[in-house]
Amino acid sequence: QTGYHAWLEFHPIAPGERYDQYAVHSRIVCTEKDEVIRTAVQELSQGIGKLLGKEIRVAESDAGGAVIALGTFGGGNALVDRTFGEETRSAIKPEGFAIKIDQASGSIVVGASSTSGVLYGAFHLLRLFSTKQAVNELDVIENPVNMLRMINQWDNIDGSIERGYAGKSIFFENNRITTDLTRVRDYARLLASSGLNAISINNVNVHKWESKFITGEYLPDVAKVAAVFRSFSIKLFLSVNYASPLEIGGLSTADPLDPAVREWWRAKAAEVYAAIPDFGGFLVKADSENRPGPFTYDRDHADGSNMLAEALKPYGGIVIWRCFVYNCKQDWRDRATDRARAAYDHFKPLDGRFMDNVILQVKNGPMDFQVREPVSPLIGAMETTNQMIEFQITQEYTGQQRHLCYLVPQWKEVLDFETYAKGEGSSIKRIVDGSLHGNKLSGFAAVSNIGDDVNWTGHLLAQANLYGYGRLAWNPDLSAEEIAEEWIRMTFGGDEKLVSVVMSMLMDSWSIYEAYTSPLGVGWMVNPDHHYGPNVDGYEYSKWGTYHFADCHGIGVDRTKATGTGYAAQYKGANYDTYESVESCPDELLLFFHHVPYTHVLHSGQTVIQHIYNTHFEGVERAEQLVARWASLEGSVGELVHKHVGERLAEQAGHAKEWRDMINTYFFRKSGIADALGRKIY
Ligand code: BDP
Repeated sequence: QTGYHAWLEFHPIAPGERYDQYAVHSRIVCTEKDEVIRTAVQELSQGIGKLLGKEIRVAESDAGGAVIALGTFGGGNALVDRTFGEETRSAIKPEGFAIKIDQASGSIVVGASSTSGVLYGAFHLLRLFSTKQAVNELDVIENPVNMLRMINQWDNIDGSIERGYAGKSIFFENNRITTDLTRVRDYARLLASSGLNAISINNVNVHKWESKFITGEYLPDVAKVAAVFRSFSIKLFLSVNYASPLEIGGLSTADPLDPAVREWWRAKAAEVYAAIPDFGGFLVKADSENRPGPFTYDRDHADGSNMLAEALKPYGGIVIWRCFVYNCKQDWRDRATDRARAAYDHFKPLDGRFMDNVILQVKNGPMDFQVREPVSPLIGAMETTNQMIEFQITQEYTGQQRHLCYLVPQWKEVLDFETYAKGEGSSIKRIVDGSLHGNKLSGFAAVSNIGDDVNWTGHLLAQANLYGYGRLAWNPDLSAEEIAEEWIRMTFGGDEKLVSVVMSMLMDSWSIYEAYTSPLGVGWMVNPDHHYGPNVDGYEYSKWGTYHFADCHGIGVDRTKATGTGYAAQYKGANYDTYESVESCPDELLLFFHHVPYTHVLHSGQTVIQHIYNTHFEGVERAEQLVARWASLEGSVGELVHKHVGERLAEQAGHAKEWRDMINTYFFRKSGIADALGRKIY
């Protein structure tokens, strides 16, 4: 009813469905006592217990009959050892698992080479049960495609969350780490069940107070949080302040080449690892949006990150260094500067200089999580540097969890994008899984969308983004529909009408949001600071470097090499040609790459101005249809949930009108061109 259990709701299965097939497996056999395996057993027994409405017994030995057996290979569980031969075992990577039916006893057997693999296997089995899959022929092998599957909290010690739209932090309150970790534990379950294995718990903007997390004042409490995540096989990281030696260390500099600074970080790493032996490492935002960094000392980002990497290296720790580095105080009259270029310009020349325990974390687009951006040309451009991709689950620019926007289709487009980094077959997903360049470390990171709202994400349907992110990080080849279907069935149960209605709502939602907001890839027509709602010129004459250059003749940013900022030339091969030319540039990114007259004809056959009018009128109609589609589900979902989502959708439909009217009016006045269909524009 509240959405608190999210996709781990485990709706009871009615007799006659798969009930009988599942009910024979009402005993779990597990011989190992490891903490993560204990979690797996507990999750299985609770989950299956809820699905079947009966108590599931757990035993250490097999008394015969059909059971669920789980364990590591060679870990002492006879059924596991008997079921999986050498071939299967060698196909299972560190966090992977196999699940197979033992034909002799009819048992379901989950085996893995590590305890985390057993946990993922248990959650996989629960997913099969709660989406009512047949299990009598099971023979599954799964390995995560990405090594690091991380979530970034942007939580502050005072309990606020930067860009949080679902309440306050579950980690911090009143400048302390929360003592009741129940909610943190429940979050760990959600993350592990979707396949994630790493978390940084504090905001990348680390201010003075949060800098102290790596001191004796906070480390004992951080260690308690780490212990909760450890039981779900999730590694804990901290965001650190680059200027810590100054802010908390009493030094007079944070120069990365200063021996005293290096020594300070080495001692700090020793202290952190003494408290948390399996600590993951540091996440760093440096020289970005007023945060300190190596530039202060005329050093570069290789110097800065390597210094930290050297300190963490003896403990196996890593430095995740963000590439969101740009000048946020640029002179808006200087039309030659281009924020889109910044990450590539800063980092590409440093390729080859980073230690092997540094990973560069690159946002999916060159600007900042807009509803539509091209893919960052930096990803894949550094052949000898570890890289991971950063997505934003929290809907900062995509409706702030008041509007519906299922982001998995957007992420899929990014992951499938062909970069030509090493010729054809160089998709983003092959770069960030480390396979293209043979990286030692790689993976996914994303900014979380949760807070202490009872349903975690504010808008209940925004849970699909959190779940979908984890599933994609595990396997980027899953389709957006497959993920949505799993999520709907697990969250709401299996009512077929509900599945198809919610599925279509989710799948349409990104394009609806895009339709009534900023057009054709130009981005940024939002209110400054909080980024909710339309404000066409809000950023136009500001220092942040986010412009659309609309005047009475046309709109868009010329980023070509021939006449513009040259950003298009950061792309390789055919991508450069495609974006450089106004003829071949895809419609949806036209205004990101080109400045064109309002009468420019798109590939769709419409002029730019008519496209703006049409999409904004249609976007509102489609947002209204979302309300009606959801209304049709009355009785198929709990009353509270139905009301809650209905209210958000109504707000969205109303707010979409505000977007429509402001954008259409603005362009009507700028261009003086009337709507060809004669609709009312103010
Ligand atoms: C922007 C957010 C800002 C973050 C920044 C970042 O507006 O709050 O601090 O990204 O990623 O999207 O560091």
